[in-house]
Amino acid sequence: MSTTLSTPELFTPPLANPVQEAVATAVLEGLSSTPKWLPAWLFYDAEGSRLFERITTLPEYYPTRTERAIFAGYADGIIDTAIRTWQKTHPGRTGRLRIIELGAGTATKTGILLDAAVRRQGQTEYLPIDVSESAMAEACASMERVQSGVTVSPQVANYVTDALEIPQHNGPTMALYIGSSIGNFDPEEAATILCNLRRQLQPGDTLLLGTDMVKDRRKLEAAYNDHDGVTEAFNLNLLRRINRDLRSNFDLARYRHVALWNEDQSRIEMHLQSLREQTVRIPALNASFHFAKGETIHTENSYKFTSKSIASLLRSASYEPVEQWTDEQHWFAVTLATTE
Ligand code: AVJ
Repeated sequence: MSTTLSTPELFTPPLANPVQEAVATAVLEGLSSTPKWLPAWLFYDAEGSRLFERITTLPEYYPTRTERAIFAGYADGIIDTAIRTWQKTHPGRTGRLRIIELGAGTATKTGILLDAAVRRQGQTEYLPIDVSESAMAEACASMERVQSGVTVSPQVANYVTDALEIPQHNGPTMALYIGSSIGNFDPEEAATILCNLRRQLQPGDTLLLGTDMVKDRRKLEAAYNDHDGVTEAFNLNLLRRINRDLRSNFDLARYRHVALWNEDQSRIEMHLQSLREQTVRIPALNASFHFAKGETIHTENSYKFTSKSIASLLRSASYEPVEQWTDEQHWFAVTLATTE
């Protein structure tokens, strides 16, 4: 028996690197689904990371500056509570607080907490964990330049998909998962990420979780529909990234940015909506994708929380909330939780 039909793979030239392979896999899966979707990590190529940094300074985008203000106001109390929580399960023992972070340190925000730790105890160890080697290198360089008293030990790992391996430590560990990064994941995935982290923590260790809160719909939607169109550019850049990595020909002018509050699911959803019927060929996948006029690609979820939903997420991952800090308007919360 022989066949003259070749599998499509035989005609598909191999991609240059593992990142492009991951992009190909994600795009094939997402655009073959009904409804179409793409994972939010695809936003963060070099240009996407730059655009996100611009988003964090927009007047409408309150989360970053609100969380930073909470750290600025309460950093000493946060460090103190983390150390005391550990001491409760280790009576009479002392040890330096070590800080680990999921995601490469967004230098200024993390720096406020590191400063407070150095004030309290002197030399402090900081272990950022991120998938992106380049993001990590940048974060470490800026951190060591401005931060005296901090020893940085970066780790390149994917904390979403892989088990973490954090070195042993004699003393308390506080893990940072800030910036409402957890909001990109549905409640089940979020619990899995926190469980994976939990397995690397010792009794009395803590998690500091930053979460954007449920609030007025207009306030939420404005944060994702900024006047200058930076969020729109961030969303559309996804298509440019796919064009580059998979040699496709998405015409960005034929899609529009949509961001809306889904109250039932407690999340902002971002979509790219096709302005007309069209077919897009993706040579690297040897495939074409059809879009009806008005059809959308769901590109991001950004879950918003209440004190209740934060506590139930933490408990579902075997943590117990210890203390919560928030701004006057309760727009953002920073919650310290300990391993049960
Ligand atoms: C980085 C996931 C916290 O959800 O607000 C900002 C990403 N997307 N504007 C968020 C984002 C559009 C951001 N997170």
